[in-house]
Amino acid sequence: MWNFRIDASESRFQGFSEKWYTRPLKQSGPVIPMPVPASYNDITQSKELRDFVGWAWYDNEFYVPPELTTKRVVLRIDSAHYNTIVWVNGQEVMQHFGGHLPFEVELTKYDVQGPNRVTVAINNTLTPTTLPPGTIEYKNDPLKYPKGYFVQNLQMDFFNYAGIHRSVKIYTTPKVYIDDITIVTGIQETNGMVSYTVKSTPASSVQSVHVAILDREGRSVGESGQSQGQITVHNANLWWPYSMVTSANETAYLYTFKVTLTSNSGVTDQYSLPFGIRTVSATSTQLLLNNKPFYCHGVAKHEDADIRGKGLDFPLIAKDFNLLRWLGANCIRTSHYPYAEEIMDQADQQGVVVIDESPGVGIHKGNFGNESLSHHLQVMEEMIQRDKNRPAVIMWSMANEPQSGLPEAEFYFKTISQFVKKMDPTRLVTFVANADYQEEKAAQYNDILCINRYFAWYSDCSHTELINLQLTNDLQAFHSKYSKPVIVTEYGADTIPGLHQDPSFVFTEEFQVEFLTEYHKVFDRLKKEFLVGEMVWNFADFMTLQQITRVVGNKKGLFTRQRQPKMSAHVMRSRYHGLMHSN
Ligand code: BDP
Repeated sequence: MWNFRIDASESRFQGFSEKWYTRPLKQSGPVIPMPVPASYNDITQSKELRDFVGWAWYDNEFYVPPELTTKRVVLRIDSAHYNTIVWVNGQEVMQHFGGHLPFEVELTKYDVQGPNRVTVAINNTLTPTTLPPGTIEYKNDPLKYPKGYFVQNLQMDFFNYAGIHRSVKIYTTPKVYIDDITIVTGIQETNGMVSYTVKSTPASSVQSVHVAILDREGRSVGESGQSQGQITVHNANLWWPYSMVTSANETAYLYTFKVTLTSNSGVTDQYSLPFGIRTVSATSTQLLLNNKPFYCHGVAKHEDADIRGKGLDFPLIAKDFNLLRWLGANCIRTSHYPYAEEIMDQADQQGVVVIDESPGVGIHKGNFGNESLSHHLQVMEEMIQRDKNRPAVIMWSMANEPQSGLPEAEFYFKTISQFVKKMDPTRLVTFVANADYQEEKAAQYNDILCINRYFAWYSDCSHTELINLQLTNDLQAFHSKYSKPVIVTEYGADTIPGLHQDPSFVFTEEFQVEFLTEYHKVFDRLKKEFLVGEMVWNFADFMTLQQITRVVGNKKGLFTRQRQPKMSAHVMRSRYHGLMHSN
């Protein structure tokens, strides 16, 4: 529990003018206990806090045991949404723009024996250059609104949860330490080719680097004394998604890459990184994992649950992975932002393939300028840096549903796609399009065409008899235009659990089943041609803004927000288990 208060002053700037970071937050005014990690929005009964836009302040105390002060002491925040400033003992130590990705600072140069106070101020305001973008609209009609009244307009369809969403850690490393490891794998006949680079700091103090690849039993299967090189793993066990497991291969085989660093005082640092040997590629009609066709049957998700909002929650992570297995889903998209590292660890370990998406959701006209672009590149860099060694990640998604029919989208996505390919030539890149195939300007830079479709929901609502014709024509047109494989990354219908009507009616469980089943008929046909994946929108119901088109959130889940199945979940389960056996 941290101490917490929002700055609800008219200026929204009282915290800075009164320097709340210079003393315990409780001395600045009333504080409440706030759990970390969690979104702050749903923790209290206050509507003002739930819907708050502006600076929220947290503080807490920590100690660094004296024996650790001979080491590098680092403060890491696994994620905080959105714009964050951190002070230690009243001194500003770091700032970070953007939720969903970690940031850290070395505290060694500050006196941190303690007791220490860490103060964190977070602003959830979204602007035209943040990711996701948003706007603040001031309401100036004095007959309708009080002075200074504003609303936050968002272009995304999920609640803008805010706060310290993931863990805050103090960790240590030796002074001479392993800073970064990059592993890239290839396959030659039955061998795994493991190329690696180890970065150690300060390089001048490093005497030697030793690397060893250990198998699951801890036996060394390859070693080297170089900080960079390639190791051949003979008769390698490949990393396979669990749906591709046969008697000849095992699911999600992880090796350990063990690095030992020596300085003139002996062994100084050791790090063990789990990794998998696998390749990803695409032809004009196929997605290949380890040179074998892979059909992705999965779901798009959200980090979202009652009370904690987007806060990290281990029981929820375990439950969701159990439900993915129950469904037979072999693939998830981290719609619409990078998920917690603890979730990614499960995907690596359990053999669930991931399309790793940036928070670039709802990029519209006015969000394609240079400032937006350079921030987007920065976010892609942080995301790839974080997830580059994960076997589960097969594709980077630059964005969800940008206005990619606009001419300015072409340069924007060309630049990002080239940047991503340069940073990571071993994975695929995409963004999720929703422009018409004739208007689409940027999908040429995607390796796989990812497309969200809502025929019979947002267009021709209720007319499930049109799905077959419309979806078939649309997907075929996209594929013919670009000669690339296609994944339908979203399709779904809002469904209120427990609402039944026969014949089907929109929002009933019957309608959701009928709707999904019509899509499946098309998928089954096009799967033999160029369709390489289908992903339902959405795994579970999730919270949105308050709108007349949403009944307490988006209800397109196969599961309720509390993770109980709707009728559709059983239908998907039988389909996905069937697909698994025909894979
Ligand atoms: C899609 C968006 C997704 C929404 C979904 C919906 O990509 O974020 O939640 O529509 O409206 O276009 O349910």
